[in-house]
Amino acid sequence: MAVYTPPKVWKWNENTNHKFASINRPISGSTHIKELPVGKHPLQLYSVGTPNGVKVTILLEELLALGHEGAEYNAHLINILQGEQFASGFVGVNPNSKIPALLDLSTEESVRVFESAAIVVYLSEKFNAFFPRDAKKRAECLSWVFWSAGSAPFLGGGFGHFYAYAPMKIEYAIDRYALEVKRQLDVLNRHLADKRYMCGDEYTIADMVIWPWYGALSLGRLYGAAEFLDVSSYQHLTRWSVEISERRAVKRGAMVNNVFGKPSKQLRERHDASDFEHRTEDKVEGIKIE
Ligand SMILES: N[C@@H](CCC(=O)N[C@@H](CS)C(=O)NCC(=O)O)C(=O)O
Repeated sequence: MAVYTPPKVWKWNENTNHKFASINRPISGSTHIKELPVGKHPLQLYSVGTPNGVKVTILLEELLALGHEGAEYNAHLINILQGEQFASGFVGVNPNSKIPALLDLSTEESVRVFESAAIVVYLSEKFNAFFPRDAKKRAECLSWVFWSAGSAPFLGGGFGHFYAYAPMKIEYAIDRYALEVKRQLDVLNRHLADKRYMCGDEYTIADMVIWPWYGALSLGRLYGAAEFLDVSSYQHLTRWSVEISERRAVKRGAMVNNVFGKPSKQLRERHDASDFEHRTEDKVEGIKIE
């Protein structure tokens, strides 16, 4: 292995050539002036159909399926590979320049919410749904929501980055993160051994935030790493992942702002419930993100 000796002071090498080099910067703030589009619905979501984005669209589709009309939303696509997360309007909603970001226009003063877990907690509290009322169950649910926010970066930014995106395969890095992700899969598998859902019998936001990462991984949909991580050996996790994946709202949520895979599964922008039938990529001329 090549030996790297860190210099006294780290300097930004703008010419690195990994997959996200063009958007990764060591500074925050906006790079250009551009307002965000606003649609007709009470909720405005600015996102991409990555696991973090899908957490929110699953919850919104579940809320609508329950009959909460106030959860109607416009989902605007933010092209993160083109740097749209650094536009002044987006930075105004999320100073951290990451999708997803939400604007709630239904209140007297509009409310901005960023961080996928915070958005999900905000919406479930607003509609009093998918978040247990009982204090003990609520604490359990919140614990798993925070678990997911703290754990998934090891899967995405750690394992996924070094296994699938880094310009070279670094054994030390892949090994370190594979070990941690396997540990996380085991945590979930043991937990789900005697439970239908993450918090027991009730389907909650904990399931909705964990599934897009760990459900997708266990179903072989992330990083082409199913065999490498032997995901099928986590039987209880697989059973849970399959059950969640079959929900109508989960299927719909996974299509919103999606820019990858089958055109019929990509609803790049969602401005109306009927868009699922009429505006998927196989039916419209789409916005190019690659
Ligand atoms: N902790 C954040 C993470 C969000 C995040 O990492 N978003 C990625 C896409 S999944 C993003 O916007 N990346 C663009 C960038 O890093 O510039 C959350 O859960 O909302």
